[in-house]
Amino acid sequence: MKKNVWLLAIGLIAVALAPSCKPKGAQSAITGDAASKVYVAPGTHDEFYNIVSGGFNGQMSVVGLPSGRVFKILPVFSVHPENGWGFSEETKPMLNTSHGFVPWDDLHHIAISMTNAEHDARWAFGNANNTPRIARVDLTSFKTVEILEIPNSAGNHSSPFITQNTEYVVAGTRFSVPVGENSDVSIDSYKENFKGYISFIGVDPKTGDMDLSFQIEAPPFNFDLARAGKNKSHGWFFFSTYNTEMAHTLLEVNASQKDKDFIMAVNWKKAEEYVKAGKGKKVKAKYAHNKMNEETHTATSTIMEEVLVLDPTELKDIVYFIPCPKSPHGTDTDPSGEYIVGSGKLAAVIPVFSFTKMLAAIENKDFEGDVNGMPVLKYESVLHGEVEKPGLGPLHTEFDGKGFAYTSMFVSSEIVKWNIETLEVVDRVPTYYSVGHLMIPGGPTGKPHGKYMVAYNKITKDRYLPTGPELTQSAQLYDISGDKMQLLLDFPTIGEPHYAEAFPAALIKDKQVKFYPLEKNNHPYALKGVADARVERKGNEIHVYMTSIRSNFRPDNIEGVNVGDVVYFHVTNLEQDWDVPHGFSIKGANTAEILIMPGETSTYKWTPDRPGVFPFYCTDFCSALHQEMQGYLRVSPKGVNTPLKYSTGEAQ
Ligand code: RUQ
Ligand code: CUA
Repeated sequence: MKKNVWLLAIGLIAVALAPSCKPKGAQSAITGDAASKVYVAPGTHDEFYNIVSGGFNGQMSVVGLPSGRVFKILPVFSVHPENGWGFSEETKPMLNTSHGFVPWDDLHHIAISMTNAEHDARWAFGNANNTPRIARVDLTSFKTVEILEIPNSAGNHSSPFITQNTEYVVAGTRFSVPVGENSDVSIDSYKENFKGYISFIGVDPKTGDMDLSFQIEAPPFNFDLARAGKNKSHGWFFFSTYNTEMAHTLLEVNASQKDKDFIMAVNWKKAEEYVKAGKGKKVKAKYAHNKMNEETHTATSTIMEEVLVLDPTELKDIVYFIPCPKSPHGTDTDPSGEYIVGSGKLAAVIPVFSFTKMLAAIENKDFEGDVNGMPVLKYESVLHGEVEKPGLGPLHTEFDGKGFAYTSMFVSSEIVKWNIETLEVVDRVPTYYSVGHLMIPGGPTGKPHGKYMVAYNKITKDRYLPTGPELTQSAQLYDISGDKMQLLLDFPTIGEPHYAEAFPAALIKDKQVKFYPLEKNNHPYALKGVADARVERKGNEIHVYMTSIRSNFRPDNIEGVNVGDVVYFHVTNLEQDWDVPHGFSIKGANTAEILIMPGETSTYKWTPDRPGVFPFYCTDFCSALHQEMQGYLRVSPKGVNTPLKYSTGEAQ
């Protein structure tokens, strides 16, 4: 009986919050003072970069704060016709997996690289939820440069989380699954045959290259959001778990039985020692590792064959469980690293745990049981205290660096500010509506910039002009520099925003790649000047070595191609100046355009399906004579011997 009370309560609240009923203050006008706080005058720049996940669009977007303006959409796990991501021959390998080409994913969380628990903003990491992968975006080029598939995982929601010197990017599995040679098992054998895995991905401190260092085998729980310890608790990791009931049907009810699930605390420094000592076993697993080479401008995909797995039921002192009420969705660690906040989405309180007490409880063997031999610590022994009556449906917590925590409340649609030491609620503001994640610039680091907070909301209802059955997603910016939070701005987002991070613009704005030096372009089809432009036939392949520069393509007219040939346009953009891309596309091609950056070479593949003359053109308005930037390709029927011929700009 009792088990369903919570579900019922949530249901009632959801009804109470149906569209007709708005949180208090929903109509309150924004004062002129608020408007001036988000005004970034023409010719001036925003103070922060905000990298926002796009959810089911598989992308990240780059937003300025405080203006809320979108600067760019970064394709990560989804093909992007705007710049040919996943369409050009060079980028296709980036989306390769052990399941073949997967041109979409669901990107929920961002992790920005850190040094000494502060953002260094060299890279932004993002997760693919559906076909487990982690991507790395280089924040000097705003390009996805690496994607690593994660084996033994399913539903890579619990990722990516980062340690304070970017030693590791870490991922937990949402779905536990059977792994290994024999994974054709009955779903009813869940408890015996299903396993959870936590993956530690090493990051090269110089290049950023990722490498799946080791995995820790875990019970078949569902893992949700996590945080690394920092400062004081550096060396530890804290994962929220739910479905510790280990249900495999109707989880809505069956995974909400217990009053407490767990935060799984992992001593990763210890795990690292075991790895160095040769513990753990190599297990066969297929996963793709894809890298973009910035000199050949070409990605490669390598299929890896094995992974190192540690078993914490044998290696006794790496995993401990902290009881946490109820079905936690997130765990966060405060800037000092002393406090670990659990956010049980069905819990009435927010429990705050003490790292010092946790270490003492481990030392004193203050256990109240075990999970497969791994100790469960006593709740009271680890607890710093509980935030009482915080609101309904706590999800995620960020910190302002001034002693306060801010927790998003999905069900009661609000952000609640509380004192980390005294656990007193000191302020609350409504969000419009149903906030998921929230973000403070530098919020997950040891040094937050406690000036702004952004709420990323799941439901928009009446905040913008309606746009058919699906309304735009929304973010809301609050001023948190004073005692009371103040709403400043609503702004729509691209895709569905989940987690986001923000950092000072000064960290990267003067480090941007402006163009790629032509002399370093090692693409096998790169051209160094217009004199090299040509067309070559190799069997039924036609290779067009093409240049683009304001405002022409060379060659521009091509003849001697037959139906049945495959045409590759290898286009080198000869420009050596900032912000002068050229595009390329040809009539009837079953693909998207490509957009070639200055100094880069990119390849467009086309299989003509009929005879005729086909125009191609530059798709980016690059100059006053952009409309003149064009050419023709003649296709003859199969077997007709039209001589191969091309023009490179001779006078007519
Ligand atoms: S989740 S709303 Cu996909 Cu990050 Cu918590
Ligand atoms: Cu090049 Cu338009």
